[in-house]
Amino acid sequence: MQITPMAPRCGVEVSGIQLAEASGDVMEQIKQTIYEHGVAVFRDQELTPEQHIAFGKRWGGVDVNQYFPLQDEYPEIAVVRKNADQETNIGGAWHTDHSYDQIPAMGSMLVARELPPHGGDTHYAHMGAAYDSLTDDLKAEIEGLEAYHTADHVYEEGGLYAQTDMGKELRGQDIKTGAVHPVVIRHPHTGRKLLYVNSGFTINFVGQTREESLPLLTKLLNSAVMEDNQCVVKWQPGTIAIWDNRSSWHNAMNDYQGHYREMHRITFSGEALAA
Ligand SMILES: O=C(O)CCC(=O)C(=O)O
Ligand SMILES: [Fe+2]
Repeated sequence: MQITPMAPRCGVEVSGIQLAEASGDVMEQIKQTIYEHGVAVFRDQELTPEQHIAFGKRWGGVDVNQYFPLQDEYPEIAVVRKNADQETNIGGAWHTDHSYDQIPAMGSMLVARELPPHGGDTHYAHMGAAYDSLTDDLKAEIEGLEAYHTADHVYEEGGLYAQTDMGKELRGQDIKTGAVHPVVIRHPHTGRKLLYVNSGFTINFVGQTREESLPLLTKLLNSAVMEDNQCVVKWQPGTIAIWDNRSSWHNAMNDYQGHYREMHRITFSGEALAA
């Protein structure tokens, strides 16, 4: 297995393995790599839906997304799809998956199934690098703070997606979510300090209103996605990306209007987060 950095602070390309066959020590090595670098890309993979699900179970368990359409025959697989005549895409803003759960998904595994002829890259940012790059004053200001996360404003009736042409594709408009996490968490396996607020689901700091929270929250969000903390996944047929939802954020580019794109996602079960 060869590991090549994608960018100085974020992401690696892993070659020399087929994920369908990965288990035991190889699986452990893949996990450590992703915990550390935030996202790993695997090219030229052959993976059936059954193997996709089996990989998730070998990893340690599958969390089913409550909102995305599911694959008819394989309800563990969420379909991240944009039709040629659709304007809105899924995940088209900086976020981390499932931070609105009290035990958020550890990571996600996205398999390219049908790609547009150009565009449709996914950008990632490393949240360890994001924390490290904060000024000492900002680090002191967020020490000990907690934040409230929810997905209700995104998925509820009349919510952000309902106002777009993606709305009718989604499920779970009645589901209520809410979780409190430290603003700075320690990675459960590497111990690295990570910034854990995101623009998709973080609403306010505990003890402050949304309005009171916004200046600091905005400062953190802007600083986190500095170019230097980022890397880009350019998808090809056979590409799979696996990311750690604690150590990275992602943002799916919506720049392929008029073309179809379909990706299959499995979300790995996670663990409680702590400062
Ligand atoms: O379509 C993509 O590249 C990523 C979409 C997304 O946010 C996700 O699958 O979690
Ligand atoms: Fe996402």
